[in-house]
Amino acid sequence: MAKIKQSPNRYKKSEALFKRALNLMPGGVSSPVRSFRSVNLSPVFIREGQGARLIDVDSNSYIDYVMSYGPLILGHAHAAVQAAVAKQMSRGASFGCCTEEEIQLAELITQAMPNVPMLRFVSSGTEAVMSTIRLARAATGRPMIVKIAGGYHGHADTLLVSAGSGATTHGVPSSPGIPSEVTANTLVIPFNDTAAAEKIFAEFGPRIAGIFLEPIMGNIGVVPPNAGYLPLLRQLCSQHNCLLIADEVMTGFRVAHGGAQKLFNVEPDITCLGKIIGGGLPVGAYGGRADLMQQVSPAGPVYQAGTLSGNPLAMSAGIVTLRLLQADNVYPQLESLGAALQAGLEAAAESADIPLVVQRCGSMITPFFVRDAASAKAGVRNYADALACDTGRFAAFFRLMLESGIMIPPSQFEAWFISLAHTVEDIDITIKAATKALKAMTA
Ligand code: HOZ
Repeated sequence: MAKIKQSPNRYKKSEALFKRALNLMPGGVSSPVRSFRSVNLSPVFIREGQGARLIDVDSNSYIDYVMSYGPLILGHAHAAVQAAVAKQMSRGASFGCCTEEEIQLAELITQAMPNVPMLRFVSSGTEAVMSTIRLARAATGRPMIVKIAGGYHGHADTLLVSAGSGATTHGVPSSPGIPSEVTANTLVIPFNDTAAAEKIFAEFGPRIAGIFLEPIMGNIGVVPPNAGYLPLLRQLCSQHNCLLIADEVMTGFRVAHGGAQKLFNVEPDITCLGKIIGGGLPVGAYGGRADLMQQVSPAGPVYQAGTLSGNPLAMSAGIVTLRLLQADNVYPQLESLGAALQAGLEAAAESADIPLVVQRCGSMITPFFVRDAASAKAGVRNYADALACDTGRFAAFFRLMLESGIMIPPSQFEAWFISLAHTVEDIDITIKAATKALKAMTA
């Protein structure tokens, strides 16, 4: 493989900031995936984002596909979101009291998601997941939670086992600091494996409180469910009187207005949300059947609380975002941009003779650097398939794309996100950069 040269001085200010950051924050970052460690670079520090573009502190400009890992479906600094947040800010940032904005956002979500007639706002996806685990155990009186290998549900102790996203990227899919007693009740099964799901229920059925899953896996890269897989899980949960829990933090309002559950016509008992519903501000929510949600305090005994829960700034950004997503052309536009990017990446890989599997669901997309033609044909169906990818090749691709002004997530095990601010021209530029990068990697 050709040696990839980095342009000297291109990231000078970022590098200086990173040196300062390293003395102040572990690894110099506020979240591990940002560190660029797995692609052997120091991170780029961002000065601003506008539309589909990012500008770093050295004034390099990028077409962005990180998009803050999903929330920015309207693009960076969208005028309507800015106006809503500024208006709310002029009235106060947080009250610790009820606001009408919580109701407005809750109504927008419940109207779009019939399986979520009642919900509780929290401040992050992790918090939504932690609270849901407690509710599932309380509602069923059972201890065990089934999760999918490579599924990532934030950093809640119970589910930080065989976890994707940054945990896999940085080689710690199960973290120290979590007593084995805490994860003794966590069962892990491979995605898209119906026999494994049936077996775990045959063995542990009466002790299982629920299955937690991303209906479309997004934290090992994008892996859609096989036909029949989600209906089977629904059937097993109903048969064994436990809860089907959909983590739609990433897919909610992303793959369809009603999320993956609408796309695949599956009815979860509880849904976790985050990202898009906060329009780029910190938010999370969990919701589902009213008989379950009524068990949450103060309506019921399951305690969960938060000073910044339902924060008015996040609510305002979420309201305007979800309203704009009601327009008819939104999801067709995202689909068409996604399809164009997928076709362009596939053609680029073919012309460079690099085995690449591009998997996509609407505006979530991941090119997987599989090792051979047979794996390319089989596709990436689960965590084991994703782990088998050539992360060295991905790292080389990442560095070349960055140099060409394309910001993709710095890990093979993440989804790229397309927004409504991306244009056909942005997609064309990205395909040209990928074609050049893949050619350079084989030169
Ligand atoms: N779920 C996000 C990426 N897969 C989280 C981003 C982060 O960990 O910072």
